[in-house]
Amino acid sequence: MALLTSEDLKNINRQLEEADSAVRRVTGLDIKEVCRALYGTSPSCEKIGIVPVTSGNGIIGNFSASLHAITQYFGFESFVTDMPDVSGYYEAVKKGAEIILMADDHTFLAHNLKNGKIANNQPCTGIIYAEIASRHLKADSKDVLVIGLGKVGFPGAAHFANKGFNVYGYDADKVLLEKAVSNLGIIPFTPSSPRKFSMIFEATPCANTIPEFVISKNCVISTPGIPCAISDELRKKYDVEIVMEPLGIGTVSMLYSVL
Ligand code: NAI
Ligand code: 0TF
Repeated sequence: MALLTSEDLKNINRQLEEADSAVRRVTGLDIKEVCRALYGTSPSCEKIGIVPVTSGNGIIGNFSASLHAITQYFGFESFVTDMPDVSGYYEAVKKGAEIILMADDHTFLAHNLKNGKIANNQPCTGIIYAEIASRHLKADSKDVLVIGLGKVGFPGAAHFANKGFNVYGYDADKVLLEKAVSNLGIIPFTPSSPRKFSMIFEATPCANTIPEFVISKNCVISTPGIPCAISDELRKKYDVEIVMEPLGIGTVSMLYSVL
């Protein structure tokens, strides 16, 4: 898994505010309203315990603090435990946490201790970013391009397919592309038959993955992928609306999915 850095999480509140404004421009709803529509749930004063985890590559500077800021931004009551790991989990439960948020290098989970529901960040991120793109108010058709069909991209592509979109997909890994074609019925996208899209969903860990010939004027690129999938130059040239944020949108999707 590509790991976040503390640099990615700098000014998380400003990043969230900008993402919320972009989501409003694209969909007419803010991020919370998109979550409510997607999962049919609403918070009711759940208390969230955030547990730092030291295993593997260890604590990421700003990670727990960012989760604290994100949960507060979306109106949840939350706290970060003083202790990490198992001791932190114990502390969180003892202090009344109803939902636990914690991540090691492989899994970032939200576990609702009251109803038993558990969520994984990767599918929840794919689904919410796909949902946002699917609500593009100025979409010119039901065609969507998905670039990157891994642990975030595949559930995103599945979400578009379930909503009845015509999903064109591409992954540099042919095995993953084949899997998405056979399991989801997506159309393999080939640069040899170029076309433009008003909705693009990107979930890769690479820069410049979106070729210019697929970008239409005023298109939406909904992308959890870090770093950004297109250059500033292309973004300006085509007046692209980008929804991109490193942690908060995926986290709030996890939280609404376990309410
Ligand atoms: P993954 O490794 O499971 O999938 C990435 C896929 O991108 C792979 O299948 C790979 O073959 C494909 N790929 C790489 N370069 C490509 C290219 N040039 N063109 C087409 N496909 C290409 O990774 P995962 O977990 O799906 O994460 C994807 C990205 O999303 C990472 O950058 C990760 O850090 C980020 N992420 C962001 C979150 C957020 O909240 N913003 C949450 C979770 C992940
Ligand atoms: O960096 C990641 C994921 C996060 C997905 C959300 N964008 N790409 N996971 C590692 C998190 C490790 C956290 C660390 N153990 C801590 O500080 O608790």
